[in-house]
Amino acid sequence: MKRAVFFFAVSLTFAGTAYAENVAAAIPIGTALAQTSNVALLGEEEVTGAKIAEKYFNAHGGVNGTPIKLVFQDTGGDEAGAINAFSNLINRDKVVGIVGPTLSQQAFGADPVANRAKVPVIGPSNTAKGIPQIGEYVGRVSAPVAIVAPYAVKEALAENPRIKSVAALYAQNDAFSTSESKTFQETVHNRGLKLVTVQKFMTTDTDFTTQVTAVLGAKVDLVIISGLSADGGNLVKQLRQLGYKGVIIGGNGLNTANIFPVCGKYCEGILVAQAYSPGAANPVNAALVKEYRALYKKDPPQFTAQTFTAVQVMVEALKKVEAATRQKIARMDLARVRQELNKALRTGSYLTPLGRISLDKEGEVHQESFYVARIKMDPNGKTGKYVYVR
Ligand code: 1QQ
Repeated sequence: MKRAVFFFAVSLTFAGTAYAENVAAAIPIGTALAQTSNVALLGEEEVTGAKIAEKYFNAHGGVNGTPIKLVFQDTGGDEAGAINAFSNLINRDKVVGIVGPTLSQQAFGADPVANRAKVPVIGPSNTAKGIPQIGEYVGRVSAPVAIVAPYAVKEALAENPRIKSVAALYAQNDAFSTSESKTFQETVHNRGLKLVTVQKFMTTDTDFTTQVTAVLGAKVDLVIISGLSADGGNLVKQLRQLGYKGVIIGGNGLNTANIFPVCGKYCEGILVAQAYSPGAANPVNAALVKEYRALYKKDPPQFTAQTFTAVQVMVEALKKVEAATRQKIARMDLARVRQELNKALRTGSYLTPLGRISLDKEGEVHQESFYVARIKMDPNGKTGKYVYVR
């Protein structure tokens, strides 16, 4: 009996010391992003942003001299994968906070898990309505669809004042797509345009004949698509192949060069609103652009910049925790670190690649500038880029 107690006490102390030593060596921040499945078309750019941020902030002293260590967990493309990734990060990897997941659809499943465990979450790309309201430990750096999406409509109308009739299409099995389409449809209405048809599809669909036939029959001047990358890209391609000649607005799910192999030359001209511009003039954005260009010979995309930003706010908030408590993170109890981190995330502002941003008490992001880009494909019809038009 005595011996058992003794061993128990020793192993507890040992575990405690090992944990503190681990954290003293590097503070673990979890990233739960889609590294596999079709959603990796979006998640891949996020992983890149996280890795660049880890390197950058560690080169700049980490958290008051202690480096951070990102612990990557692949969520795949669905809610179950995200829940699993979150649970591993929280219970096994003992992270102080989580950057992720990729989709709003996944966030509605996984964020409550973190919220119950009192682990702060920063969504890098969750743009659906209602994300910060999931719970007090949930925030985001990705501006919501209600703010971003209308910029694309505004630009389309500025360029084509004769647009009168519109078709809206959305993936009905995806929370972001449904939420974004609602904003688009309201914007169309508010602008005095006629919404002639609303068509639904699934993110798993590959054949869009039914929807395209309805759009062509409706004779619209503008098509607005809210879906993810593979479905959205295929929908664009089939619209063009079957003869649609009008303007196309793509939502946030089409905001990646990973759709170029899907729609090829038919990606040409798609307008997409942006919560990031590589041209944003501040030192941290300049550093991101420089590093990204060195790696990929082009400018960083929005999802890369947003995920870099999510890691940045975690790092800056961890510094604030040490300042406020006058203790090193490694000396503090993990539950306390998570709680203090959540508070710190919601105070002050951050100068980031997205410009100056802040998170309010509810965890909602406030950002100053938004943009619109148009896809310009190269003559080979395979490669291309997003050209900023506004
Ligand atoms: C969301 C989105 C996705 C398109 C981002 C990857 O905005 O799910 O909220």
